[in-house]
Amino acid sequence: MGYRVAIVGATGNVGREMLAILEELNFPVEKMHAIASRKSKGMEVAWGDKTIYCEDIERFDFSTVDIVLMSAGGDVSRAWSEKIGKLGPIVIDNSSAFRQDKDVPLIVPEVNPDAVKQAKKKNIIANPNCSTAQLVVALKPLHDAAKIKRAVVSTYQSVSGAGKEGMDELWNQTKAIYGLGDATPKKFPKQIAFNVIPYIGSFRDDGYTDEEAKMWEETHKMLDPNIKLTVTCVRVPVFVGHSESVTVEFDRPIEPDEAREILREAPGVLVVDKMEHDGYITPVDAAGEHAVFVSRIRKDPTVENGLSFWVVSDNLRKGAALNAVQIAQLLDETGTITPKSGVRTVIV
Ligand code: 2RA
Repeated sequence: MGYRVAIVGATGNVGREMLAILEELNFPVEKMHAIASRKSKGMEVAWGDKTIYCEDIERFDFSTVDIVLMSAGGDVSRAWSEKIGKLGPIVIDNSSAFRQDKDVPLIVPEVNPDAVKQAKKKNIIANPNCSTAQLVVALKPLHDAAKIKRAVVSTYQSVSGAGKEGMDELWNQTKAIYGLGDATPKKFPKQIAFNVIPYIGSFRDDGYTDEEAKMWEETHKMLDPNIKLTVTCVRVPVFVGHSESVTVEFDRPIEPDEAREILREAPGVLVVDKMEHDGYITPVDAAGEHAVFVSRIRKDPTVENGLSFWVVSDNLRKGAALNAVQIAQLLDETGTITPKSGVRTVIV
């Protein structure tokens, strides 16, 4: 027995990971519903050792469930999340639609778990953008030890951040470049195979992209509005795993060894940092893992109190599905919600 859960967008990259992680973490689920748009109605997804069929979002009675995990893009969230919240369940929304709404908490459980107290305002909790989630998990323990004044971040974001179509485009273009088909860019604005693209999302008037702005806006909301952050987001030909080069200026000196110690104790972080080839993490190593990996911690001698490091995580897991499931765990652990069935038993 446990919670009644619905996953909207269950057939997507993140939706499938949500199903897998709920099971891996033994989240107490009494009944699981896979919800999709009319076009995916009837499609199958795996839930444990069972197959469940997608139900039509237009016909589903959301008042019968406790938790709704939304991962079907901003348009679906804008059309549905507030309506669903008013029917009673808590919506954990993976889109950017509500992240800056003052009545919607934006949560990374390792960073600002207390924000869960705001969950009932609209019955919506926002899940951050993938590149912000892994960044703040690494920044938070350092910021607690020595205030971060400014950070410079460059991202190396995998194609799975752009959904299944992004992954298909990298795969098909890679084959096409060797003469096996059409290499014309469709999902990405330029060729992604054997290339990198310094553009994710859409251009803003100030020359940044909205993906870049999300990183400072979300860091300000969850961690500290006083941190100055400048960001360049880049798409790279990697299937899963976002990487980030991060340079931070603190308000006091902090040695690489002290930073390593702090990060080793920090929830959700794994430090892999030795000057040898097993001593740093790449996205291929991080794919399928739950941790935020930190490597290559070193002094930045060009500024006062500067450190540079490398942060890698599975963007579909900590960047999306895992964080959403951890928010569901936080709702349960804090008693913010209790199952409609009134019974909460973890099946192990
Ligand atoms: C991307 N950050 O990687 C986006 C997904 N949320 O495209």
